[in-house]
Amino acid sequence: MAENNENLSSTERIKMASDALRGTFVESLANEITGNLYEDDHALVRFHGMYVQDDRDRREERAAKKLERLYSFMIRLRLTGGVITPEQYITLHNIAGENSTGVLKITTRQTIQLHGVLKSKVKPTLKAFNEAGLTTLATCGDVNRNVLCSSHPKQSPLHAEIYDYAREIAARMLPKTNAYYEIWLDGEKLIDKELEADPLYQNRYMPRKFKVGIVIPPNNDIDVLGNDLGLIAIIENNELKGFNIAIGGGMSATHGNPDHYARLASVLGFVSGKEKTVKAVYEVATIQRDYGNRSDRKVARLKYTLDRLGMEFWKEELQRRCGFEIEAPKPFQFESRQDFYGWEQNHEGLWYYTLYVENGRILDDEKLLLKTALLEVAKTGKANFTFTCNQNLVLGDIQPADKAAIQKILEDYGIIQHTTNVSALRKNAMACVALNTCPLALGEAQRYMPVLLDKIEPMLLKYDLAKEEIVTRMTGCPNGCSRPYAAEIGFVGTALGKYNLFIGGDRNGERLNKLYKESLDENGLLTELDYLFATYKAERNEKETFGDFAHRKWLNSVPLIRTASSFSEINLPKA
Ligand code: SRM
Ligand code: SF4
Repeated sequence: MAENNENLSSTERIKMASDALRGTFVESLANEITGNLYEDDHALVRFHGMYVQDDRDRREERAAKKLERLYSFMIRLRLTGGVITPEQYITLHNIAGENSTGVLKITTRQTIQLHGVLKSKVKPTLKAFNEAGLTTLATCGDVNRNVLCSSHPKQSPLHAEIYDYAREIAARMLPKTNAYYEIWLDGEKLIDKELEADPLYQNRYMPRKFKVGIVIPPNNDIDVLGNDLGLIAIIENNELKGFNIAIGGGMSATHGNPDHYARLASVLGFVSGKEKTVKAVYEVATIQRDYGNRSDRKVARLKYTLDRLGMEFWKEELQRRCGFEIEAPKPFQFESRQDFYGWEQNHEGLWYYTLYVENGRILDDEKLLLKTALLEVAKTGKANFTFTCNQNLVLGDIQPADKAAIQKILEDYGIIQHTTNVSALRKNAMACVALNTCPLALGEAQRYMPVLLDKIEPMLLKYDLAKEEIVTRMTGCPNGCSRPYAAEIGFVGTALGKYNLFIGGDRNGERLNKLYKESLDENGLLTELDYLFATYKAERNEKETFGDFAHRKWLNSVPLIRTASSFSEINLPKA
C-alpha cells in the first residue's frame, strides 16, 4: 500500500513548486542586505550541493551587537567513489584557500566539503569547480547522493570494473534539471522544458535522501549496510558474477523515540550483468519514490518503507518493475572494515599510499603540514586522490618509477611517520563535523574526539590493549553521520559535553551496537570505559574483539532504550 500522502510535508510542496529546482535563487542571490537565502531556497539549495549555515560559536557575540547571524555556505562535491585527479585536487586546494575556511573536509561518504563560503563567493566557487570538471549537483537533498565504492584497488583486479558500475549508477540517477547550469554557471536558460522532464524524480524527487554504495568483500570499508541500497560484489575465480542487493540501511535515530531507529540493510537478492544491475538500482529507487512517506520526513527513508511493507512486497514489486527475476542471494564474507594504511601495490604493479587524516580534516597546523604536503604531491601530477569512507586518503595509480618521489614528499613533511605512529584506536576512529557549523549538533564531535582519544589511549595501554583495532565513532547528535551505531563503541551527543555510550557493534559493520549508558560527561565516559576495558582484558576469549565481547557479556541484560536491536539480526548468507 502506498502511504497516505494527502498531508504533504512543507518540503514536498516546496519541491513541487520549484520549477525543477530553480526556486527563487536569482532573487535570493541578488539581495545584498543579507548573507542568507530566502526561506524556501534553504530546502532547494541542498539539491545543488549546499547548505546555508552560520557560525554557531559567534551567535551570541553577533546577537549582542544586533548583527544577523554570520551566514555562510557549506559546499559538498560530487565524487563518485571518492576519486579525483591531481589537477582537480589543486583547484580544490586553491578554491578552499580563497573562498572558504581553507580546511578540506573528507566526509564519511568519500567526498570533500568546504565550509564558510560567503554568499558572494558561491558562484565563483562553483564556476571554478565546473572549469575543473567538478560539480556539486545532487550531493544533498532528496535525490541519489554521492555513490560510494570500495577504495582500495589492491583488493581486487576487478576494482576498475566495479567502480564503473558506481559511475553508471551515479550518472543514471542524476536529476535532469538545467537549473544548476543556469543559476550557478550563468548558463543559457532552457526554453524547451520538455528536455528536462525527469522520469525518475518527476517534479517531487525522492521522499528523502537516497544513498547507494558498492562494496568489494571481504573489506566492508564503505559500511555498505548503512545505505538505502548496497551492492555487495560477488567475485568467483577473479570474475565478477554480480551483486547481492541489500536495502533499508540507515544510521539515523532520535534520542528517546523508538519509532526512529538505525537499521542495517537486509539482503533482498542477487542480480548480474551491468544493465540488469543498474535497472534494479533504479527501480528500487522508483519503488521508494512511489511508496515512501511524504507527510512525515522523520520516517520517510527507505528503511521505514521496507519495515512497513515487508521484504516480500519489495522483492515482488522490484521483479515486476524490472521485468526479470531477482535471484536468491549468494554467500559472501566480510573480514574487515578498515583502510589499509601505508604502501600497497595492485595487480598491475601500480602503487598506493593510504594516509591517516584525523576526522578527515586536511589542514596545516603546528604538528603537521598535511595540506601543504598534499599540494606538493598533487603538483607532481603523479598520483590520483581517492577519499575513503573512513575519512582518509589514498594516493594512487603511482607508477613504480614515481614512487620514490612521492615517498620523499611524504617523508619530508612527516606524513609517513604520522600515519605509522598513530595508535590503532585513532586509526579506527571517526567523528562527524558537529559544532561549529552543523545546525543540528547538540554537542561537539570532530573538535572533541581527539581530546577524548588522548585520554582513552593510556587506558588501553594500561590494560595492554593498545594494539586492538577497536572501531570507535562519535557524533554530535543522533543523526548518525559518522555511523556511530555500527561501531564497537559509539558516542552520541545529547547536549554540550554529554554523550550516550553505545557498545557491542561488531568489527565489520554487520551488527548494530546498543545503548549502554545515557548522557555521560567526560568523567562518566572514562569511568565506564575503564571498567569495560578491565573486564574485557580479564574475561575475553582468545582473539575476541571488544564489540563481540561487549555484545556477549553485557547486552542481553541491558534494558533497551532504542529498539533498533531487533533489526540488527540481518539475514545475510555467509560464505
Ligand atoms: Fe549527515 C544532516 C554532515 C554523512 C545522516 N549531515 C547533515 C547536515 C547536512 C546537517 C543539516 O542537515 O543541516 C550535516 C552538515 C554538517 C556540516 O557542518 O558540515 C551533515 N553527514 C555529514 C558529514 C559531512 C559528516 C562527516 O563528518 O563526514 C557526512 C557527509 C556525507 C556526504 O559526503 O554526503 C554525513 N549523514 C551522513 C551519514 C553517513 C553515511 O551516509 O554513510 C549519515 C547516516 C546514514 C544515513 O543517512 O542514514 C547521515 N545527516 C544524516 C541525517 C539523518 C538522516 C535521516 O535519515 O534522518 C541528517 C539530518 C537530516 O537529513 O534531516 C544529516
Ligand atoms: Fe550534525 Fe548530527 Fe550529522 Fe553530526 S551527526 S554532522 S551533529 S547532523
